[in-house]
Amino acid sequence: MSHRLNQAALAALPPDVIRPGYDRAGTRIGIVHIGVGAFHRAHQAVYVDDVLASEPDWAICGVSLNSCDVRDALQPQDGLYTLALLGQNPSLRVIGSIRELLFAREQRDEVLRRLADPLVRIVTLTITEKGYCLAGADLDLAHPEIVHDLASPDAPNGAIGYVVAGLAARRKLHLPPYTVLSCDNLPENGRKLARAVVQYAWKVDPDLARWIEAEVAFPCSMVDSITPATDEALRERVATQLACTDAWPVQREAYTQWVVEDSFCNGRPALERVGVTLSADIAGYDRAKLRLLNAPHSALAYLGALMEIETVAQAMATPVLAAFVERLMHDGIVPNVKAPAGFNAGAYVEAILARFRNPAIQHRLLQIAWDGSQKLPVRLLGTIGDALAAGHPIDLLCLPVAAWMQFVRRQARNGVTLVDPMAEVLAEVGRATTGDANDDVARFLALDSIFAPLSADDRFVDAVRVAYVRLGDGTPAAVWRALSD
Ligand code: CS2
Repeated sequence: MSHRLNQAALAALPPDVIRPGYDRAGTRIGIVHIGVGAFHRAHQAVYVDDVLASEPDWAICGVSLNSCDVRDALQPQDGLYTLALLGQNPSLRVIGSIRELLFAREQRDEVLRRLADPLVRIVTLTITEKGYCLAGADLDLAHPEIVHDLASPDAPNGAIGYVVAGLAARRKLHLPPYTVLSCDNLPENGRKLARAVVQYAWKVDPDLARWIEAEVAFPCSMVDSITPATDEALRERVATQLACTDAWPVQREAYTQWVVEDSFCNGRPALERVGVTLSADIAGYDRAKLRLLNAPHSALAYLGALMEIETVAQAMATPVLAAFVERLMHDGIVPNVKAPAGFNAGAYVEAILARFRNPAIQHRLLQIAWDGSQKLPVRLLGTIGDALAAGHPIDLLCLPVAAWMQFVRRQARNGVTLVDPMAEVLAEVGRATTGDANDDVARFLALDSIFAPLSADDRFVDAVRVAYVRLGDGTPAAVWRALSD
């Protein structure tokens, strides 16, 4: 392919490729985004691209903390990249909202300067569950990243350290703070982030912590759009249709939702004009999404991976597995979800199932299986706790928990490295399993950061054990049998 997607190439793109409808050179950076991965680029950056059509002050500086890959791919493209919308009416759109890309490890001063820029009024984050460095509800002060950053708060490495260093600089300069907006798939994400930031700041400087508590807004937000990882097929399709190369296009389903708590301390774009729902209380949306979309997703991932199925759509085309997931949603989860007022759970479930079935989306189960130690508690274990408190049955809910254990066991025994912040511990537990349900389940349930306090409840322990036995030796045939029972 002869040339690369960049600002100069925009005018020559084929007419059916949607491109920025505003003058990019006239935009200014008003948002710093930490964690500029595929999800951010397929979701928030697209809403911001729409915002820029009428408000030029909200362009994005995208910061990566751990890898230079995104910067190195997109900088030569002037920050431009292609979004492929998958589904019945597939389309390609070039997104222009990211005007600057920084790799923090090599460009710490530039990141800190940007955070202290008065034009920057919002810092958004997608750093995944593990980026919050929490142990339970509190900041994990023994976390290596936190230990490092607290020892040199002016030269941080982690997201919390950067957010606080930027706020400290602004306070010193008598500038108003920025809003800190979490876009991670976590319940109460803004509250969690606020707690981590304030507890960290407390260790750096109590006056700073008090100022943050009084002045900084940490709205919660709920994000939803299925975003399969970029693969070669996408790169090729984009190159053919654009007639130039894009080093890192992203893809997602057409459906997208962003619900944001309307609490900003230093202005905001008119998000409501670009399809964002602003709400005073988003906890209900959050819970419904994590419990009714992400939990079944994880169930498909672990059961499907054991059955050697590759994608969500293939899992949904496997009748025993699809039937189980439908039952899990209707009978296991819906009775235990306190949903927002006016929420129609039946319609929500049907819409999610249709999204899962979409054959145009190659969403790999292994991508969803990543980070299980972080995902299980917020997706499944909360529902199980609520079900136990209400005296509801939990057998359906415990099958995916047992499937995760079997999955970890199989990966460990096959010597496959898990993608999980607890990978080493999990590999040890997985290798130590013997196939005896009592011993194996006890080993997993001893992982307190995942299973406490549920593991103290005999009803839970028994139900997981029964589910683990049901899955037999975790081979495809055994799982098939378990689901057909
Ligand atoms: C998925 C989510 O990878 C996963 O764990 O469950 O990324 C899911 O696709 C999104 O939350 C949908 O909004």
